[in-house]
Amino acid sequence: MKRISLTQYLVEEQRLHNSIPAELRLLIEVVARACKTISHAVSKGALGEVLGSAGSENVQGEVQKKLDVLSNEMLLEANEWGGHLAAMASEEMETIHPIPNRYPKGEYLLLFDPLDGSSNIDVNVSIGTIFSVLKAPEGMSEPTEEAFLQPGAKQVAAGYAVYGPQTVLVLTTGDGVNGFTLDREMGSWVLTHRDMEIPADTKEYAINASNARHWYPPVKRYVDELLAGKTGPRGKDFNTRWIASMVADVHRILTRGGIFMYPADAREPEKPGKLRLMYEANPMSFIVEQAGGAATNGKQRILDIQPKKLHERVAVFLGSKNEVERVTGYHNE
Ligand code: P6P
Repeated sequence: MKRISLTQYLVEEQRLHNSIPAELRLLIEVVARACKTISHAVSKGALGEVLGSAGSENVQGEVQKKLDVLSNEMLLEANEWGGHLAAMASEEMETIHPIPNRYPKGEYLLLFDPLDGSSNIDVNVSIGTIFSVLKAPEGMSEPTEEAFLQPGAKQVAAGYAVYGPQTVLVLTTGDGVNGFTLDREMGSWVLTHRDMEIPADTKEYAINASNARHWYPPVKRYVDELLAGKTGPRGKDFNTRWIASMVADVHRILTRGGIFMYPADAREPEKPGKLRLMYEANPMSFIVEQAGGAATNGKQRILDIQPKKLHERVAVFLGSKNEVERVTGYHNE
C-alpha cells in the first residue's frame, strides 16, 4: 500500500481545495511534531519520572499533572518561533500567550488542551491533545483575549492526537476528516483513516452515569429510553462506554459511531457543563460535523455559540446525527 505522509496529504489538499496556505501547513506540521514529542513522553510513563502531580493547580482549579505542564511547554516551545502565530491559548494557562517580540508574528491563533484526560495518565488509559486554529482579526497589532473569542464556525483547522495503543492524529481543515497513525520507527505520520464518517445511527452512548440523579429531565428521559432498550420506545438495546478521556471517546465515535454527552446538571446549576468551549468542544464539534455528525449544547449548535470568556464551559452532546438531534429535540420541547 502506498504510504501518504502528513506533509504529502497537506500539499495535495492545498492543490485540491486551496484551503491550506503554506503558513497553515507549517502550523499543522509543527503541532503534529509537538504531538510526537508528547506521545514519546507519555509512553515513557514511570520510566521517565513524568507521572504524578506537578504540585500546582491550573486556572480550572484542577491539580496539574507533571505531563500536563510538560505537554503545555512542548506546544509553546514548538510553536513560538515559526512566525505563523499571533498568539496561543491553553487550558493550562490563565491568560493568552503572546509570541515573544524576538520572533515574527503570523496570522493564526492556536488554542489547545495539551493533555486532555489527565486523570487517566497514572492509570495508563488513553489520553490526548486537542487543538483549534482561528485567524487573528485583520490589522490586530497586539493580540488580546478578545481576538480569541470567535464562534467555533470560524475555525480554519482543528485536530487531536490520541495517545492509545496507537498514536493517531485526526485532522480537519474544512474538507472532511482524516487520520494519521504515527510510525514510531520512521517518526512520520502516515495517512491510515481517509475521509472518516460517523454513522447517523448508533447503539452506543457515552455519559458518566454516576451523575444520573443530578440530570435535568431531557437527559433523564433520553437515557431512560436507551436503558429501556428493546422493550422501550427505542425498540433496540444500547451499549455504553465511558473512558473519561474526551479524546478517546470522540475517537471511538469517529471510528464506529456513538453519542457522547457531558450535560449541565443540578450539582452546580450555574455551571453550563464541565467541558471547555474554546479548546475542547469547538475543535471536537468542527471535526464531528465534518465527519457527518452533529454537536449541540442541548439547545443550539456548538459552533454557533459566541464565546464570552476564554475558559468558559459548555454542555456537550456530539456524535451520530440522529441521536444528537433526538436528545436536542427533547431539550427544545
Ligand atoms: P468525569 C477529562 O478530565 C475531561 O475533561 C474529559 O476528557 C472527559 O470526558 C471528562 O473530563 C470526564 O469527566 O466527570 O467523568 O471525570
